[in-house]
Amino acid sequence: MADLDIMHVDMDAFYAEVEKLDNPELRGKAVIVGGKSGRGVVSTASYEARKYGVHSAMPMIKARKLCPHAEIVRVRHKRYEEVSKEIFSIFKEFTPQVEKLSIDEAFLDLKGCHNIYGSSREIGKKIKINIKQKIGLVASVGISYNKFLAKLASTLDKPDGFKIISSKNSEEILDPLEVEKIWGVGKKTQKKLNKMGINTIAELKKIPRKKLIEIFGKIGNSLFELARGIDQRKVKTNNKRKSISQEITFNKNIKNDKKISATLMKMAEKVGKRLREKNLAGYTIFIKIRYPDFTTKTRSITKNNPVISTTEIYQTGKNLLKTNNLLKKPLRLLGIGISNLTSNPYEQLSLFDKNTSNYKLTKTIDELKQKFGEESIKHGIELYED
Ligand code: TTP
Ligand code: MG
Repeated sequence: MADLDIMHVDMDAFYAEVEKLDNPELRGKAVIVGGKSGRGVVSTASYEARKYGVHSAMPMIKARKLCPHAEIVRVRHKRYEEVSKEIFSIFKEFTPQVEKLSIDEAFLDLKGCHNIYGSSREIGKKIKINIKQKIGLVASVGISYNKFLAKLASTLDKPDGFKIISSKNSEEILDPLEVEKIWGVGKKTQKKLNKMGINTIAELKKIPRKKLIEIFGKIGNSLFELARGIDQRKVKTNNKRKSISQEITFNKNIKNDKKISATLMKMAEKVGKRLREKNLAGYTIFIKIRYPDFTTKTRSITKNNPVISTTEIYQTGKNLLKTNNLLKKPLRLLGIGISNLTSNPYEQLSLFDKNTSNYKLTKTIDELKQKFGEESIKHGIELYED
């Protein structure tokens, strides 16, 4: 059975609840936060006000009509940011694998946290309790084996939600839901599906993958998979570090392809090593070159799967140089790097199993270098480097 390692946490009526927290007079009342002027818009409404049909993005004039007794409060972004920071620091007490989706919403990848903090259910309960006790707010928690289902779980059980979707109950939960419950299905796709007579996920599942792709393009494939509770997207940690790179300015300008390759490999090795030391992987490989006349060029490519191995960094960099025809003149500077970083490379490996041996080899090289020094082992191509 798939591990229930993905958690989605979303605060209930966030802005409105922060206002109630700071002003006890508002507690228990219908509260609408938003622009008070004639053209103002509702940012959010407390659940008391939602009963009257008030919701985010609604013109304030309409909201006032629907719920005339509501207390209307101006937006205080700075304060919400402050509370948001406190919430995220609670998440980070449990795992560094936190992907911020918005001011009040995040995914947590709990893989590797269970020995210390218990099952996902226990961690979910603790997070809810901590947020309540330390901050005074209520969060909805959803737990599942992928991002789509975890987010769905927290949404379905709001407010004060706590829901687990496992592989055992995912089908019975998904099937009767309306297609717009699928993460990413906006108004346009929903309309198109409805026009085809498809209203529920069960109905969507009757359409073959090929047909969905024909009609919706790339989204069609996602629709097919999400309807079946399949979602391969990984929790992407919002790492402060944006990229890892290396560059060198040559003593004299270089034209020799083999020497350029050797230098590139050496730098790719350093980039890869730092990447793996930090347990990161990256989607985008970039190269930088400078010609003797100081013209500088950068080129990049973004992959479908995160890159972790030195060989792939090197090969991609080399292809970038080649396909962009950048080696037609001697080089004064050469650089290579990786960006669009994500965490948890071990787990992501399952996405491209065939590369596993490559990864093991890379890890072994890292370890040998660690033990016996940088010069202890080299890639063949590096021998051309002087
Ligand atoms: P949400 O999490 O979408 O909404 P919420 O927290 O108010 O209510 P719930 O999650 O219980 O359904 O958004 C978080 C905050 O972002 C929300 O409190 C106010 C702000 N926001 C806007 O300013 N405009 C909007 O259109 C939306 C959707 C949210
Ligand atoms: Mg919310």
